[in-house]
Amino acid sequence: MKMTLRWFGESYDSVSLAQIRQIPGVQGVITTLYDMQAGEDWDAARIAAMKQTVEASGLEVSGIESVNIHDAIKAGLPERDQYIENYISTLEKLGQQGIQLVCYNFMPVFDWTRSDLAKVRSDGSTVLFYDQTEIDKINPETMFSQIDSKSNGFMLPGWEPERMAKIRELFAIYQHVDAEKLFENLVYFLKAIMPVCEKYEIRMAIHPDDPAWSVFGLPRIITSKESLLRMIHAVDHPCNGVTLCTGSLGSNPENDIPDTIRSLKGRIHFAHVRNLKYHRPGCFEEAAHLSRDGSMDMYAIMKALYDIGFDGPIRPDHGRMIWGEKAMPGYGLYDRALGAAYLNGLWEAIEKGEAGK
Ligand code: CS2
Ligand code: MN
Repeated sequence: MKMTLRWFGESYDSVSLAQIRQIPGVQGVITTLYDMQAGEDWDAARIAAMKQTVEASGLEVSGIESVNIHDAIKAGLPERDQYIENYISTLEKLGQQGIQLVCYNFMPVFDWTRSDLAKVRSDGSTVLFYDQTEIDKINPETMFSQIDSKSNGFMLPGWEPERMAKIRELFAIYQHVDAEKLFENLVYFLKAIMPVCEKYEIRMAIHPDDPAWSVFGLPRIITSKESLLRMIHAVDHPCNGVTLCTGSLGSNPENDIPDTIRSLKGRIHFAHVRNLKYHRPGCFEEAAHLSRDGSMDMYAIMKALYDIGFDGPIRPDHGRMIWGEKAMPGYGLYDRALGAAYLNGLWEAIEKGEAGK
């Protein structure tokens, strides 16, 4: 595996490339052109400049998170083909720069959802928190203003104001889109982009829905081992793979993550590894990466990745906000750096343990 950190770009991130470069074992960043709206055709010169900036700091661009998918594609609207053309053209330009990993999600309207971005824990840190009973009390617009007011002034991935301005319109286009239709639209999209992925060996890595169930009545289709397997078999091409996000899949404790990892051998192109603490069904908070700080067995997760021969980029996912840091919720430097060091430690121990057998 290759340890990386997510980085939103110089104008958007409180964390610098120089800081990332000093985290032991981090070789690259997972980045994006953060101001690109879903559906836009990315500019080749801007991709090249982004790559140059990253490489000048001694790191590499290990992948893009995300090239977001326009809702016309997800909802299967007549104009989807134009947006798919733009997506293909963006992939073509990424491929020409040697960027070969793209993370995306296929959630209608929203990306991830949380009821609180700064829940205070007993250690004094703050974390992202989800409680279905809180979500049930509010509507999507209220949730956006709550999220926006607690984002420490940062634009959160998936909660861009442009997207939220159109929220009613967005809900309307999904009125007749059920889970089956959404799945068909995903397959249609994937089939259309596979040739360009094959040409440049770009690995597409779908991010699981977060949380792993339907929210605000919108369909969600990437929530379990079964749904991930169905998706990779529906377009059975090595470029069609998965971002194994333990925190998103793990929001449902019925998902057995090590087993899911083993069943997806060869098709996990990217891994997000973080821990959660369950409170009750539909309610969890994000924890430090350390196993005993939360409900997941991080050793078992890393061991499963090791056993399937995972050699792609991995990143610690959301961290706690600690040591007085002011950053985008989930994306501060300190706790993610601790996460990277811990995951590297687990990996080294597994590697040496296996070599000594
Ligand atoms: C990420 C997602 O911050 C997060 O929760 O894991 O926003 C992820 O980047 C997208 O769903 C992938 O498109
Ligand atoms: Mn994730």
